[in-house]
Amino acid sequence: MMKLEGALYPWRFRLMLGLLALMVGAIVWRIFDLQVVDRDFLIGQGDARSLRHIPIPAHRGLITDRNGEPLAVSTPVTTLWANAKELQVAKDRWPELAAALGQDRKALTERLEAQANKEFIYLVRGLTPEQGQQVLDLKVPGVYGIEEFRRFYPAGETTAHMVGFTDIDDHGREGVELAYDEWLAGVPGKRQVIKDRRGRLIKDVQVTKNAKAGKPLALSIDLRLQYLANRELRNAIIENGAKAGSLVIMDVKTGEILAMVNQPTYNPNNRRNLQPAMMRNRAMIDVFEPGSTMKAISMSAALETGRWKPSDKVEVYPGTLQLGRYTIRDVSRSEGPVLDLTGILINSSNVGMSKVAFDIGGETIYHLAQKIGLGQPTGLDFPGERVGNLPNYREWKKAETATLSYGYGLSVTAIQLAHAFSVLANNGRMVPLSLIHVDEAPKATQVIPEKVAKTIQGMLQQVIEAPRGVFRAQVPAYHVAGKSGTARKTSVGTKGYAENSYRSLFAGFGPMSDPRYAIVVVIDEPSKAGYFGGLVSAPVFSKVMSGTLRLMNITPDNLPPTQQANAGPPAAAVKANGGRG
Ligand code: 59J
Repeated sequence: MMKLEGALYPWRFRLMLGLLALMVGAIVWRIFDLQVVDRDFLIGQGDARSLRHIPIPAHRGLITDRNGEPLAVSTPVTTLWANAKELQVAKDRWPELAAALGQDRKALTERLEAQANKEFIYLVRGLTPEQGQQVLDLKVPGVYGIEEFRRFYPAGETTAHMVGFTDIDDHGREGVELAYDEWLAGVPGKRQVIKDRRGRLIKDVQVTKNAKAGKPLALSIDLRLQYLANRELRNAIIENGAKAGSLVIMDVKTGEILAMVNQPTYNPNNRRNLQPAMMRNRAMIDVFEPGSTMKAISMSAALETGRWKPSDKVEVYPGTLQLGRYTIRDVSRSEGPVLDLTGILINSSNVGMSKVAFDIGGETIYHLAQKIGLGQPTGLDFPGERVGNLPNYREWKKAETATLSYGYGLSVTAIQLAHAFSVLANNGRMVPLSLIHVDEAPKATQVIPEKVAKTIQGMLQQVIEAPRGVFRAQVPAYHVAGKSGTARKTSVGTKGYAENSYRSLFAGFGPMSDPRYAIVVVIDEPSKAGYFGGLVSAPVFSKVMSGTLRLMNITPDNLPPTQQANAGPPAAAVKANGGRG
């Protein structure tokens, strides 16, 4: 039988043998292919799946005030993450994990089930290292920790707009944190680790690149002045039922911004209920018409022409001036039908200022406003900073000349206004603005002749000290100078100005024996008793200037005679400048 069958099907046997040989050949060739031809490629692929680089966070540079007080500090925190795939095998330990994390058991369970095939999910970010270690000590499989840094802002809302904040990945998002991000950030390092096929960390191999820490940054601001400014501005906003406000203190000799605060503000350490209005650094990103504070600049331009001196007289009667169908009005009744230039400032006469402006021409005022920084870039490049607008005309018509002279038709920021007044205070010398502490005063540019600046200083001192002056701006024991302003706000939607919303302004400097500090106060829409700048903003100027001079140990230049004897010799410079009218 066997023989018979074998003889019957010899071809079948040979076919099977041939097929087998072919299969063996194919296998041998594949082995050769994998082991020899594709060897390097496959080893590389395998290693890539297990040898990984994980970043080492760099310590972010400390931000301090000018005296080294910390304003933004990076503290080490532990972030816990999970390999959710791996966690699926330890379902029994989830309740324990939820409890340790302080999270809701059901919520965590749902999350881990929904993301069951993810190899990386955050469990919680930014725990204190102790809290993080407690959870890690439970040794729940698939739960890991990474070291990170988190920013803390010790002065909270007081420095919020200036300092800004970082996002959860420690990148600058606002303020100085954003503007100087590269300087502060440093460079993260790299660590090589081996992970298995399921992403479990097997071995810490080596640090391949050390993290490079960010650099520290000392700001120009003085935290004590910042507290003072914030407190007084906040109180004034509440008392006057105002919508918002800004306050800037400048060192006129170094160009440093010593304080910059805004209301409303926010706590950068807890940003959960943040509203956009709180985040605005209004002193730099809100523009407004400077109103009568502009008269200090226009009057400087008039003096600089040499055509005008403080005692020159202008008729302001009857308190209005018709320009075609446009009427210029004085709001308060002046002390007489004729005013000298100082009187125009004291009475804040729009009519008087306009007549001076017609004589010198709008372009003359325009050029000084431009030189002194109004509506011009500050060079600070602060995030969101606005430039404002100072329009030029080919031909300056009377209406345009007049409105510019008393502060309308142009828009400025509070910082620009403070800078402009700092030039008047610094005897006509302009120093670039700085948000960073400067060791040596940078080079100044003489933008107004010294003689003109000193004359305007005396006139602005009279604005505060004359019998009809803005007495609320006076500072006990010191001579100071300044100008108030009350500007109708332009109303959105309608063409022109709102009947009942105002911006109350005050800009000034002191002490007059040797002016060091310029302060600008902006209060937006006061809604209680009054709204005049001389009523609402001048008292804030007085309190903040008073505190500044005291904190900076500036010798009083206006002590009553008896006290002066006790306080030792009076400042020598008082005579030189203090009594000027
Ligand atoms: C004013 C303006 C609006 C714009 C007017 C204030 C003009 C004007 C068109 C009416 C209140 C008011 C371009 S007021 O700042 O003159 O020092 O505290 O808003 O005049 O022409 O019911 N300042 N303010 N004017 N506009 N346009 C005075 C003055 C000023 C004061 C008070 C009285 C205005 C003492 C303002 C101050 O100097």
